[in-house]
Amino acid sequence: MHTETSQSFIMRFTKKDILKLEEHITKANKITVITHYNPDGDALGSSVALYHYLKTLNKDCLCLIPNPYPSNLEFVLEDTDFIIAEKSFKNAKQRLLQTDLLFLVDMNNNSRCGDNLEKVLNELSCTKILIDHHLKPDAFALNFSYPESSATCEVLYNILKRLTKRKVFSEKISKALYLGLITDTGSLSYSNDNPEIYSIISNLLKSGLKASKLHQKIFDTYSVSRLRLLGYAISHKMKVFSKERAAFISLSKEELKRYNYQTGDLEGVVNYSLKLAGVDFCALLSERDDKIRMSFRSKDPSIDVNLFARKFWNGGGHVMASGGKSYEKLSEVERKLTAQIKNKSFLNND
Ligand SMILES: [Mn+2]
Repeated sequence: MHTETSQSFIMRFTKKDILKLEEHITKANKITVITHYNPDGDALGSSVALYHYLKTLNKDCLCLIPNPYPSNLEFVLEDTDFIIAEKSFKNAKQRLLQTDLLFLVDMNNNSRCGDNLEKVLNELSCTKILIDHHLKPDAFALNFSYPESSATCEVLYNILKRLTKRKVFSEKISKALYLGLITDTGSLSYSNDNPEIYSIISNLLKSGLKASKLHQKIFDTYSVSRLRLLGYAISHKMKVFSKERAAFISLSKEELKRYNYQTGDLEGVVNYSLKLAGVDFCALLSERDDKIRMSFRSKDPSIDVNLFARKFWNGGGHVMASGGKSYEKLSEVERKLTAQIKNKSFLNND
């Protein structure tokens, strides 16, 4: 069937950009790959895939991860040199100061890797190259920024294809790219309209990776307390605003503690409210040591949660998935968000 508004989107790089990229890599000895705070599957997947590619060129390469990652994603870091900056900031800083070439993956500006690293990055004079799919990136020496793409791993796949003139990569690289693609699309349930991503997945499987095993490793790894926290959040903490077609879940520090909260336990919880037939906009609030973390989701591109997060909640991200933060009390954040839902601020039609 032919439609004029096809979702198909083919990523094109200019020959010049690829040549420049090659030149920067060839010139560099110490290469560091950095990604965003609270790294997810796409952040770790794109970091690790790029790391293994650079290793094939015999580069001194290291991944810099701002803070601890969810334990179910541990497997992807096997055979990878990395530093968790929050655990050894001195080493992280020293590495950055020695770096010739810095790749920023799955993040659109320096502030996304947290306050401490941001300060170091801002003063760093080495070449910086961005590979990302978030809206409104800052400008770097080279920007491979494609907000239309489903994952940074999709952008990276296409870059590696151009650099290597191959479509099938090693199992290590393929596993890492698979992780990013499958997590950023909710197992191909959203951001999944582009036929290109299915051909990429097909090529990743040709490396020999076992998709079903990998999928289990990524998704079927809940602890009892994590699953009970999800149950509690939905049964006791989900507020539904039928008239406004919105919902949100809010969890206090005390509640997270009660369910033995571990990093990553809230991953994906925000999406459950969107399963409701009459809900197009939803949010998740969670109280942390120093702030309230917020996630926003929408079912329809006409509800732009990137804009909403930017305008009201100190954040941003994608049109249908974004995040924000507040330094006010949880009850105050709940009150404000409720008011915004009641006056439909999330429709961005003012
Ligand atoms: Mn991503």
